[in-house]
Amino acid sequence: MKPNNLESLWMPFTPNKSFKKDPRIIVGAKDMHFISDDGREILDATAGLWCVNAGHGRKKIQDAVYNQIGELDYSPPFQFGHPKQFELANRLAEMFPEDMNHVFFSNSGSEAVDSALKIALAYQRARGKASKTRLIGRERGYHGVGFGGISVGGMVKNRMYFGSMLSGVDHLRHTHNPELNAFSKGLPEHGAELANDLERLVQLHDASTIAAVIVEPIAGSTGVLPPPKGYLKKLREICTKHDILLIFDEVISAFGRMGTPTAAEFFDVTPDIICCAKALTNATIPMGATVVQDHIYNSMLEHADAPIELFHGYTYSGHPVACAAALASLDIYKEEGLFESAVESAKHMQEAAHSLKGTKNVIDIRNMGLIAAVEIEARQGAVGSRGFEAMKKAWELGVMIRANGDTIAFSPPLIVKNDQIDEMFDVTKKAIESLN
Ligand code: PXG
Repeated sequence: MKPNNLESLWMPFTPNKSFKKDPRIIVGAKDMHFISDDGREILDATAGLWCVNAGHGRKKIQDAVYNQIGELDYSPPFQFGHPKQFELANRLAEMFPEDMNHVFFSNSGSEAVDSALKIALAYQRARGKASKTRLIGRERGYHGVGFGGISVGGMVKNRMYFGSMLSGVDHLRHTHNPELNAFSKGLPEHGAELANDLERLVQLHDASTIAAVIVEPIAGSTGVLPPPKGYLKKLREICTKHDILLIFDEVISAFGRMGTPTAAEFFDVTPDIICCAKALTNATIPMGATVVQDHIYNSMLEHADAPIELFHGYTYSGHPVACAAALASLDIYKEEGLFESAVESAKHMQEAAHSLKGTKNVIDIRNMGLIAAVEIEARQGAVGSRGFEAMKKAWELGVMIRANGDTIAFSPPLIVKNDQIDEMFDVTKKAIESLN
């Protein structure tokens, strides 16, 4: 099973040199576990990368994919349609907030974001507001790795190596405030007023130049930052007041992570556009989707200056095999009541996560829905080194955790059992305690 040469592959978001000296190779997966090349079962505390919400190796998805390849392996998405992409769009329209009834397919979260940003700009132009071209993101935001996504994103390393990116972008302040909010259980109390930062940007740029604001309802990659109570509602109000579109990047939060189909529903805040991907297909086949409110789609169709209303799309938009995987995944979520079980497991996970308070070097614990984070203090001059070592130690001890810098993130499949949650945090505690 061991590959004999690791040299040719350039691994993404990975320190290639150190990985290849001491590789972690995964050769199989079933339900809550990965199998490593030395035959160990590794508990998956991260649903892969926040995406395998129904657990690994699901037969129903396997069959759907297999059958789809036999029936229709591919059909061109431009000028032709196939039944499953319409069916999936309808299913998503049913699941997503009222008035969000139109779906544009892509192949990843990054593409779902780029599609959302392009739709926002084209929509403003189509309805005669062509001066609305500015895009507003937020510090510490993660919106994938396309040039659009890194431009509105707010993670320094993802931006600093890549030139000047898109012009006409600005950023809201992030909402992280450990002085006031450390060790909050669930949503932090302090910081709703940070949504007013959008008013500052409106004063600086004028609303007539701003097309859209994009935020993650809960920031994941930057180290799990749940929004302060009331923040998202306030942001929605300010966007509405200034005729600015609000985009929720729900690439990690959609499909049950909050116990609801979308975080928008959880927070009772309806954005104009939602980006999703990952758990849409249980990560079996890559797929992204950008779901828009009726007013956007209708306006584009009504005001288009060419028969093709949106000059955008991918060879694999609405790929039949991805659609089959998505439909099977949505069936599993529903039939097994996985969003509901996430609500129950989230209660146990909150307590298990916060039981690590007082562990050596732990400076904050955050949680919301079936997401938790344990932040350890960074070593002087070596930010991220403790997080990285904790991840490696946990792997040795049989649990896959994710280190975002020095924050350890937990986002298990929604099928997780309470004793597995306990194991995740017991092992993490041991891993943290083993570090100097
Ligand atoms: N938006 C958000 C909010 C994401 O979390 C993307 C867009 C991009 O999706 P694609 O499919 O293009 O990767 C993401 C991806 C982590 C981690 O460690 C998170 C992601 C990717 C890799 C690592 O938290 N999220």
